[in-house]
Amino acid sequence: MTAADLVVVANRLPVDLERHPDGSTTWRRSPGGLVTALEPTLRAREGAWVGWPGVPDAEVEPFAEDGLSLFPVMLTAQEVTDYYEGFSNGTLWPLYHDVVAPPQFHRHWWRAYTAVNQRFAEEVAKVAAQGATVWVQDYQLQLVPGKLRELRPDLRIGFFLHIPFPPVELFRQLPWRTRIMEGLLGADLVGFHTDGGVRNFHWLAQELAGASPDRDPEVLHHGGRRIRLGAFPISIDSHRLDELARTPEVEKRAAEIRTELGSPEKIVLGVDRLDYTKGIDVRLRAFHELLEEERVSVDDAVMIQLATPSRERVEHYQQMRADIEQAVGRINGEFARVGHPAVHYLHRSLPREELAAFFLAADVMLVTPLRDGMNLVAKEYVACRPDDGGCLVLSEFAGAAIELTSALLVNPHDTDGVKEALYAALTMNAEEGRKRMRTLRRQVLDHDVDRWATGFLEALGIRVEQ
Ligand code: ADQ
Repeated sequence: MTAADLVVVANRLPVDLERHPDGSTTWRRSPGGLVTALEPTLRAREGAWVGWPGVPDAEVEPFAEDGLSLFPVMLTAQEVTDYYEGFSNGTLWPLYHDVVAPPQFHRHWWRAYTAVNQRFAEEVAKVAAQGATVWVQDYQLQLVPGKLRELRPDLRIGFFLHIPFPPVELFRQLPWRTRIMEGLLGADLVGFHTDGGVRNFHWLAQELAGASPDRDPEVLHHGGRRIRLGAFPISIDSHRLDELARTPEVEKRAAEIRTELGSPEKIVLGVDRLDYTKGIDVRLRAFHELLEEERVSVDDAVMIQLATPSRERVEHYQQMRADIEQAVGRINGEFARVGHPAVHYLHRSLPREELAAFFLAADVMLVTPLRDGMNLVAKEYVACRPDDGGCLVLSEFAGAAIELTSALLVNPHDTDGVKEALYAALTMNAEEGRKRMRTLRRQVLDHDVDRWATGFLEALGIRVEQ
């Protein structure tokens, strides 16, 4: 395979390797938004993608697929435990999400993180053409820009963080804070979802790594180089979802879902990766209290929580799953009637079409994370409402709240506030609901994921053909 002019580096490849019981292996496309966002640009430029194929100890040769070269990076089972489940998801994830769970600091996790970041950097150094552009993704790979610059000073390097960049005092807890800052400062452009991330980074880079400010608040100087910072709020393929939600199949399925639920007056929906940052407990509590106070009854309102299994080997996740399932059990124990649960809880991932039908059926969408970089679910719900129906209740602590100001914004730490917003959404007058949804839809349809990817790449200095 020839050297590539545009290389995306992410923890995961856009395809997952699957091992079957007979020992054979196949590839399965992973349906993530990042893949959808970047694929057209990458294919058009015969780009490359460097990432882990998703199973430990898999020594897989690089391969090309439809104009896109894929370069698998091997991780041992121990590295999956220490670098991925450990440092990435047991240290960085909670630390960057306002320590809503206590982060754990272990030196052997950090050692694995540096070793794996070094391996990723070396793989990129091999596949990138002279003067190529490299786009590094997310918190698992924060040391890659710095390590890559040492190996290949000719490259143009961008980094995008998909989760919040934490407030100054929280980041300073990290024993390896300076190393992380120096790793990120190896990039030419460091992107965040929000201006808050830019500001936190701008301050910490000076404080911890001795970077110098510029007159432009989105520029820093470090090691004789100029580093640009910027907010690039990610989005979704909104037009595709809008079209999907208009198909007769999805409309029919949405109507069926309502009938299957016993034709309640109102359907309340939550859709998340099962993660403690998503505030699933917050919305269950609000719904529970409305039932207790007899302001809603199971005849008028049914709640559905769809939760994709996630990080099941990480300790905090096991505890949280048990807590949520207990809360669902308690609500149903108190309020369900035979054949009419108050809360329907599905711990599984659903196909796109089915998810679109749930969005179209839901009168109220509850998105209540304690902290979230962006939250794509909120945007997906809006894109799936070509009928201008439905009402979005959205946490102020999701990046999406900056753009989706016509949602009912809530502080997820304030149970009464969430409860009142849920009640307001359930009783909202149809005209006001439609007005809010129309405003939300203009925002989401105008700012799709293609615009996000193009905006980032152009800020990095490469021209993207439309
Ligand atoms: P996530 O934390 O994974 O992403 P989010 O942005 O909400 O959070 O994306 C979740 C995706 O999973 C959505 O596309 C959603 O439709 C899908 N999903 C969830 N439950 C599902 C189910 N039961 N069945 C099928 N699909 C389901 C991280 C950051 C976010 C940031 C994104 C992108 O934490 O803040 O928005 O990256 O940058």
